[in-house]
Amino acid sequence: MSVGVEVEVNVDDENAESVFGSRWCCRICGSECEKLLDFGRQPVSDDFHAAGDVDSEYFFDLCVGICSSCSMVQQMYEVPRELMFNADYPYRTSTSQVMQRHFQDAAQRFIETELNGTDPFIVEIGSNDGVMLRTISGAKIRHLGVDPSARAADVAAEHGVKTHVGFFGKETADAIRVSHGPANVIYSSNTVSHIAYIESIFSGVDSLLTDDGVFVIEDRYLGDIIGNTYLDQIYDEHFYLFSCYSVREMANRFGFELVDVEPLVVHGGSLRYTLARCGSRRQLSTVERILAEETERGINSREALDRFQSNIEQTRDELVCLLRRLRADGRTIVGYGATSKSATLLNYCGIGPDIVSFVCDSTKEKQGLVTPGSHIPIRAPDSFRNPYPDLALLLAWNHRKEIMDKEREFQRRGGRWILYVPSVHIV
Ligand code: DWN
Ligand code: SAH
Repeated sequence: MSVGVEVEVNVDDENAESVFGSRWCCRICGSECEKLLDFGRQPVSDDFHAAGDVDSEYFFDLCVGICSSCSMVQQMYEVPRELMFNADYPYRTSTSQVMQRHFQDAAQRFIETELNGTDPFIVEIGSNDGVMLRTISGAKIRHLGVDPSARAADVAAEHGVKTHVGFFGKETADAIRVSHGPANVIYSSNTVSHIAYIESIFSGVDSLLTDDGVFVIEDRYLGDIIGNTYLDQIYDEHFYLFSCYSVREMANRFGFELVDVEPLVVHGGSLRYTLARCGSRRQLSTVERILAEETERGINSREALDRFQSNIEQTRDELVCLLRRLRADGRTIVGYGATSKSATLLNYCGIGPDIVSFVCDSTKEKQGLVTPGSHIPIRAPDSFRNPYPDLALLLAWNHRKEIMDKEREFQRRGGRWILYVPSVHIV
């Protein structure tokens, strides 16, 4: 793999490709990145509009590559953060009972291991509707969420969770340090990978964390994304796709060490990374074990992404062929879960209302609007049952068990689920 060259090119400059063809500078270490995946023009995945208001949708080139030096898998173009994350951001962590239990367990573990000293304090970056911090608040432990999603923060406040409404970065961290003092734990799930300007995040963590504190990051895992062809996990918000190796390299670059890694089943497979200041904590054997697995599987390589690209194209072709055949046979098809990730699936595969008549979703903020780019109507879950469709395309596949348990009657009456990960099939 060629050694990266330190060059100054503004990656969101349309001319970037003209300078390097399909190469740009890594946002972590500045070395050269090469484009290996190209999903074409994609919308902002959580920007839901009314059917008559789609002219203002923002589109960008969804291109992904790998750094020749630190192996960070990352996007070529950065969508302005205010377009993705703002007061009306519609995602709510609490829509899944499984995720609620997952974050309650995480909070309980922090209480027992890291927040058992004198007057402890925890900060969560990307706290959303406060599902993790509700348990911390219930234990009467000092806490603060940081999230620009003001409506989600309103929901968090209803559950006793305090939120600083804004983007975490060096400036916000300095202000929190002054107002609250240092944090023993800084936690962030499915958020650090959403932030291209990672240097400001680490500068902020360095400013806010106690000398022996931990920065715990939880995010979907590149190994599972490639291994299961989760093509839809690639969208505007997921600027980085983390692996154990790339997170260790990122931590080291900003004065931290990766001291523990824990595999998680959520979101189709995630890793929980524990970072600490260099020398402040002992590194557990879990880090070397997972690094060795990644080397064995060749995860952090151009070849892995090349294989991923061909599997993505196969999934797209098989899914479109199946859906078109089912529709030609007069079968009715409904989508289940207006997920952010389905924006990539629906737009990359050209799936619109002619194939999927509507998508049902329990999030009130999404109901009555249309899916970004593909403009499929979104309705409340009741519409799924009156009457049941012949088949349902499971867009929220990461909640498969929770949803299929909830919709047992659909299958009892002969309804079938269409799944596309790890391959296209009907159950
Ligand atoms: O990384 C991210 C994760 C944490 O959440 C963010 N970038 C944005 C978002 O991604 P997502 O929208 O793909 O997440 P989910 O959790 O897969 O979204 C599930 C969707 O399905 C929600 O809109 C709620 C809906 N849902 C439903 O209608 N009935 C979910 C469940 C469990 C249900 O029973
Ligand atoms: N942690 C929750 C929510 C993840 S969705 C979960 O795991 O379910 C990503 C969240 O990060 C959104 O609520 C978004 O508003 C927030 N976010 C994005 N950029 C951020 C930043 N720079 N600082 C704080 N929160 C941010």
